[in-house]
Amino acid sequence: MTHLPPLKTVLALVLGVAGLLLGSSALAQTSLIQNAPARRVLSLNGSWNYIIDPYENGFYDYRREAFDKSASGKGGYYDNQKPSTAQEPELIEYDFDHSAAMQVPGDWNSQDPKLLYYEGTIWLKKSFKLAPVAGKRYFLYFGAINYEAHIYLNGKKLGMHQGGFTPIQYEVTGKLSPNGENFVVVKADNTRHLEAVPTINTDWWNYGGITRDVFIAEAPETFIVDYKVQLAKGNLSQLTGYVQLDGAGKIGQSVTLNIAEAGIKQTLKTDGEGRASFNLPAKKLKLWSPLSPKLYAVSLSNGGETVQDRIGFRTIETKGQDILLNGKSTFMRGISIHDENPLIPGRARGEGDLRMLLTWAKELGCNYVRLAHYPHNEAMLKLADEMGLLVWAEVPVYWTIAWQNPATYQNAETQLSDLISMGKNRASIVVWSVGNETPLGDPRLTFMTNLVKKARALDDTRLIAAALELHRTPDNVIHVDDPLGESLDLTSFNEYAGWYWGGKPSEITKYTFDIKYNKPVVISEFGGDALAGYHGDADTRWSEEYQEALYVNQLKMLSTIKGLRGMTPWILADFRATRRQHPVYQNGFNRKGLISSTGVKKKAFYTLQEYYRQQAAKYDSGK
Ligand code: GCB
Repeated sequence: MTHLPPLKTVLALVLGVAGLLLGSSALAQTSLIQNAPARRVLSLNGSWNYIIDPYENGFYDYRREAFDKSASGKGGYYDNQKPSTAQEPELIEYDFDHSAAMQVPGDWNSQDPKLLYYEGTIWLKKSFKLAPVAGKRYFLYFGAINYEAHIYLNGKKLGMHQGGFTPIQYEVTGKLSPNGENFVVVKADNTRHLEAVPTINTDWWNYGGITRDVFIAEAPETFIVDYKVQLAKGNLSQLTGYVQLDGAGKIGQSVTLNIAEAGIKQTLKTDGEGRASFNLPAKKLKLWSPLSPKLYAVSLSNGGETVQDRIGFRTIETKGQDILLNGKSTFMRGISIHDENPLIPGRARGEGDLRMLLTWAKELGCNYVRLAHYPHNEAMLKLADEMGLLVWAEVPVYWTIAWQNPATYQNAETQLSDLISMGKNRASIVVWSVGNETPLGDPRLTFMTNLVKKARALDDTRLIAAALELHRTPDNVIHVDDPLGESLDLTSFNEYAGWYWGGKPSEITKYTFDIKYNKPVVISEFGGDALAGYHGDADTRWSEEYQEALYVNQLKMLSTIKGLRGMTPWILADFRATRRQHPVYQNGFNRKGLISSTGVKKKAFYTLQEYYRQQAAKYDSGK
């Protein structure tokens, strides 16, 4: 008789194989701390030494065995070896302290001319002083590292993470040096891969490095790891949410939720999982909206600590072809934005850069921004809350993706979950987008539908969307009938009449639309390139006049769509894109910006501004 292995063994085997298949996503990082920047005890921003390592010498020995998988775990650059003073000194062929330094946060491409096009491994090291205090817990937190990061503290590996735009966090309690002298080393690798998310082909710069804040967060032994404080779905007078504790004392603890200005103070008890859920009447709340972005100081305390946040309260729903913000019909006057400061140019590095981008959007008359094509900085979401801008937040499921690869799906789902986890308390975020311009096909439909289901399961209070594609017939009809549209709340599509097809801007008003879904239409993209300062007539491609005529005629054409409830034309500012090779007009930039790479507003900026003025007058007055 054959002996069947015990169920536990089978499960372990299955999980093990799944872990191998899933790659990085199976390498556990601790679940993300909600509002981590509020727990910051030490910033690790600033100057980091770096070593460019295209051959990955610091990672593999000459037989290409990874040092960090060897018996001793030693030999890699993460050891941060110093010259030996022994009689027979060991040969050490690197030295962080005598290597160049770059600023973190910051992509490497814009900090060293020889790194502009670099794709590969760079090691970054920072030494810091922090003496751990007994009874406290510590977490090392990175806002984002593009794309694959191996992270080491004091020579020991914490883990590996893939995905260039979501936070990375490891608990380091017990791993900080008792004498307070520590160093962190990151192997950042921005090599593009077919099965990655995004895949090898994008229309943005593949910036490498530690592009967002780095810090150590401190917490008491039992602490508030997560919370959600929001209005219940479609209900303007009920607060709902939870507080989740982590740590030995998480069960049966008291947690107090205090929103003093709204007269709300409630003490809750955590259950067997360390969670306290609540549903509270909240009748007199002043609602958050772009016209009045009211934020309340919300504090949560569990005795050991108090976490402060500023949270706005609003509802968002659709009804037929209407979008209802706090129950009132709205028009989403938007613009698409990349996480890039065109003036550096490079990834936005801090609040000043982010504020500049959103201030431009406000000048344009926006009440809405599409943060394309990947999760943006948490600080950007907080600024949108504060400045009164609705947000479309997206994951980089862009163009073609390895639809049939389970690890790719898992990676996309993890990025989506991390984005939702980070943004769930932000009033500004009203749309979760699961992808952009993905091609029709069964495996893709399954992949995307699963992401839609995941997003809904994690957060049913916001709208779910994706930027779809369209197709045309010879009778000049533009059809939007992608079956994915069925499961989405908005009908959103990218439409490039007058630029990629459809003739000159003056010819595009011949098109009419055939849209399958009775849902609000929020156009996710249209636009065309213009080189600021280059002038011609409305038929001269690349001129400001061409772009202006394109906007005039697009707006005419789109106004014929009955369910039109918003748009995010492409794009606020010119941005670097390796695909854009024209030596005169592009020079490595996508020039569809309404603002140039030197900060100059092009003519079309004012066309859209005028249209938004009219829409605001129609929707915002008296409603
Ligand atoms: C698109 C893409 C966007 C590109 C844009 C363009 O449809 O979604 O990422 O940058 O077109 O300029 O072609």
